[in-house]
Amino acid sequence: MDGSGLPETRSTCPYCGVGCGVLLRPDGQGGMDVRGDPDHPANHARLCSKGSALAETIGLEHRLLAPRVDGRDCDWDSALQHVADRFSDTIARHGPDSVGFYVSGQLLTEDYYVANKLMKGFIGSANIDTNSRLCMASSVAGHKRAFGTDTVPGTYEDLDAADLVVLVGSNLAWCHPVLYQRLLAARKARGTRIVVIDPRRTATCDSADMHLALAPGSDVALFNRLLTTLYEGGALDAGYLRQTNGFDRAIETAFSDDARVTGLSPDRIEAFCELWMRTEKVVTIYSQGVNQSSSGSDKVNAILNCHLATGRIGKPGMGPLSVTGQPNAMGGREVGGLANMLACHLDLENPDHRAAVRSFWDAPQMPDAPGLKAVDMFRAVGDGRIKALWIIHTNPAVSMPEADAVRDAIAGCDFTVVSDITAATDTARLADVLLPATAWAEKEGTVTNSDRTISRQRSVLPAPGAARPDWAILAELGRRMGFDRAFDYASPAEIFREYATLSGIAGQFGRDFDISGLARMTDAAYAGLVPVRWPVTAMRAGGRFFADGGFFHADGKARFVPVSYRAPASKTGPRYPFRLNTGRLRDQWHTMTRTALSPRLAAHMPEPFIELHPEDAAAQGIAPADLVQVQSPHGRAILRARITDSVQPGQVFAPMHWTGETAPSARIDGLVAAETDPVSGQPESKASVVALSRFKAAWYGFAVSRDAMAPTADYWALARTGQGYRAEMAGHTPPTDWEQEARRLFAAPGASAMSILDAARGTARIALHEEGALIGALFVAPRPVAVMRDYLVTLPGAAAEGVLQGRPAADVPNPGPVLCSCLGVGVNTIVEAVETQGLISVDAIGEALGAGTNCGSCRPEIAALLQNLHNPEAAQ
Ligand SMILES: Nc1nc2c(c(=O)[nH]1)N[C@H]1C(S)=C(S)[C@@H](COP(=O)(O)OP(=O)(O)OC[C@H]3O[C@@H](n4cnc5c(=O)[nH]c(N)nc54)[C@H](O)[C@@H]3O)O[C@H]1N2
Ligand SMILES: Nc1nc2c(c(=O)[nH]1)N[C@H]1C(S)=C(S)[C@@H](COP(=O)(O)OP(=O)(O)OC[C@H]3O[C@@H](n4cnc5c(=O)[nH]c(N)nc54)[C@H](O)[C@@H]3O)O[C@H]1N2
Ligand code: SF4
Ligand SMILES: [Mo]
Repeated sequence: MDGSGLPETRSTCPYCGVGCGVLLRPDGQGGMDVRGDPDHPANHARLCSKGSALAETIGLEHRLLAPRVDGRDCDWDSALQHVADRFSDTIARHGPDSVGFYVSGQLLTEDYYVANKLMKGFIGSANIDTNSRLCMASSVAGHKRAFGTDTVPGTYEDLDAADLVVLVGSNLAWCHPVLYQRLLAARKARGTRIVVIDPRRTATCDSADMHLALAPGSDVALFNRLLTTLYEGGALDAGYLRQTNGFDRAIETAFSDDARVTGLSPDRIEAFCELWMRTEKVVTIYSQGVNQSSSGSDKVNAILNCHLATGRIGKPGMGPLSVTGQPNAMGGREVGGLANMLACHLDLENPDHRAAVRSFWDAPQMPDAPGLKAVDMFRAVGDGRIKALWIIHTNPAVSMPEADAVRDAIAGCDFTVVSDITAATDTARLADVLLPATAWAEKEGTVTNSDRTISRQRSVLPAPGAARPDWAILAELGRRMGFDRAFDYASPAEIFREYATLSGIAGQFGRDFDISGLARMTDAAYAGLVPVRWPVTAMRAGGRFFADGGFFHADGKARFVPVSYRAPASKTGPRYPFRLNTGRLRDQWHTMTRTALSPRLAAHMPEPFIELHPEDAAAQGIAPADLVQVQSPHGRAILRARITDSVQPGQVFAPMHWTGETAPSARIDGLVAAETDPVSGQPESKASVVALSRFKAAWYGFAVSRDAMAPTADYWALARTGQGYRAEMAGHTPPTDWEQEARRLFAAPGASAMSILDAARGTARIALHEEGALIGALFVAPRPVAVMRDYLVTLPGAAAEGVLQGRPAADVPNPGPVLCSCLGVGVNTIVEAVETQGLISVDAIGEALGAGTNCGSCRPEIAALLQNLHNPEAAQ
């Protein structure tokens, strides 16, 4: 309860693996108040920009509200019977391995458990894999090799206690913002040093003491050098080494590696190694710059080797910490969502584990070999080995490498089922059967975050239309395929109890994941479950692992893995001279099906782009705001140029978020090669090769509209605004009649038009009004259109006589691009306040304008802006 007297419900943010607690209070009219839960151990009331904007994403207008078979709405009974018949028939004719499930680290644990049980225990195939293969698989493989299980040794509290935090391939400021704010708070309190290891200068680097911009893929060589420094500097923990095996070979291999491949100067390397060696309390955080690599598992083990050698693991303020991406990436690993795992960290290939799970499930059959991993699974879909596919809570036609081939494979599959909350995704558009799932605020279950804390998600909104929870859809399919008893679940609590009981069996096998202490929870206790860190048994609750050894290999010892540098799998050359790095933006979530609904999130970066170094831009004749054509061996894209020295020469960076729905020429995974790590099967999403050239557009356009618009150009990108939509466009051949084109674009054949057309110059400005309100305005030029976008987006819906000027009358203030999305504060507003009020710190700006005071995610950018204003030469 808070001041207003209405009840608030505790739940968990559905985005990143920080796993922040939220307090939700629906207003009963489709709206909702969202604030950070002060009592949740992951965030202590903080939320980032995405969490703060959750209420803007719960509208129903884009939702899938009924099952759909072959494009027609139908009832659940016929849709599910159809799916059950097609799956059963395919299995009867072609065997269990002719079907597959492709699921997601965003499923709740209960959903995931049922999917895994149905495929592995009852269909009898291991062909269930998950988008966690694109995300955490290398960390899982690295943990298993070193520890014997997929265990995260430390906790978030270690960030509060560390003296040095090394961030390897992690843009924590944008991707785990609340954890980053926690780190900055610790730094303020105790002077924690921060080192960032990333080929790119990211927002995370803004508060780092050291940024090592190493060559892409060269992390193993750097950490091998660290290991040899530790050895030579006498920093090994001889006592702890007795808890391990294989140090001699690992150090020998490390000595044979050459750190020069990192491209870093010997001084920088030495400074980093010395700092690490001399600081006992060190936490190494790593993420996709490590995992998404053809040597991802080796990168993980290169890092773990250094922590094991010094015994800096599982103790306060010390240890490796792989931060998970998705809200339940960790839970998915626990339930065995990957094709090579069984539930509760048991191994599919271990006959005793298999027998135990089979008997617990009373399962008719159980596969004895791993199923197809994501990349291979979609190859099998493409060549017809998999004939029936069910995709749940993920958008592989966008997010898989070689995405155009994946899209074609799904389109060509005999039978594809997609469970989603919307039909407007690149994947859902290819489905034979669409099943409407309840969304985040409508469902019940649990998730596990990066530090093993299990939290509840609770429903506060009614299921819209016919939507059903994912676990219920899966269980009903199980029953219809003839497995009535095994899938006779009445509630998520019942599933959770079964799962917790099974974890007790895993505990008897000596596995780490044991939550048997929760197995007898009543429905009421499940309803009231407070965040709890596993393990939860009669003997043990939460805590860290491995401070005194106690590893999960048969001999109880950890293993050093000898690793050597391997270059990224795709090689640059004359044809494809640039290395393409990809990743995330602060205010968008993956394929944007939810975050793009929020105008304030869209305002941060409303258009897809490619970052390239000024030297490369000059050499290719690419100017700021030009469009760039990007070609790889697998596909083609058109993106806006952002010329910046935050990337190194020869390297380019593009965000992963845009799709066929928002910018069809910017589906970045269409360019990415499906090269994988040999151990983990994780694709190398960060090191493809491409060629660049200027996209020679004959015309460029910018449009704002009140209602949805339908751009159809060689290049277009659409985004939400507070007043409707905005779009960038460009093309080779201009339409013959711009006014007609504007009427088509805004679907307003009868609106009254104002226009300024200059055919000789190739410019056109058209505004359409209906009943005195602007419904759309289109600006066209032969060069990138120069108009004040942040002003124009405010106009639709109201009378806007002066709109064709493209900028406000001189006396109207223009806030500029939004920098703080929580409070909607623009760059110009901040610049003006800095200049007129003499503000010199981020805090002072916060006090004056509020900017940066809610979630804090924009504080690095405010700091960069300040530096730029006060010392323009230094900031360039
Ligand atoms: N805003 C936002 N937050 C998110 C998400 C989102 O979509 N949006 N998604 C969530 C998910 S699922 C995930 S997995 C996480 C990912 O979180 P992060 O891993 O932090 O994010 P990325 O941007 O994918 O990549 C991190 C960095 O790796 C660097 N990198 C590339 N190659 C190398 C290399 O060879 N070595 C090193 N050391 N670094 C390299 C890139 O330049 C990039 O800055 O974020 C989660 N949080
Ligand atoms: N180039 C490149 N590619 C990458 C990456 C990269 O760094 N670079 N990162 C990879 C990583 S780490 C990840 S995690 C993936 C993420 O990639 P995806 O998993 O493909 O991306 P999302 O947009 O999160 O897809 C989630 C889907 O689930 C739907 N959905 C939302 N709520 C529900 C629900 O409650 N039930 C159901 N059934 N559906 C729901 C959404 O509408 C959306 O369509 O991308 C990977 N791809
Ligand atoms: S850091 Fe942001 S996106 Fe991640 S869980 Fe917290 S509020 Fe959600
Ligand atoms: Mo991820």
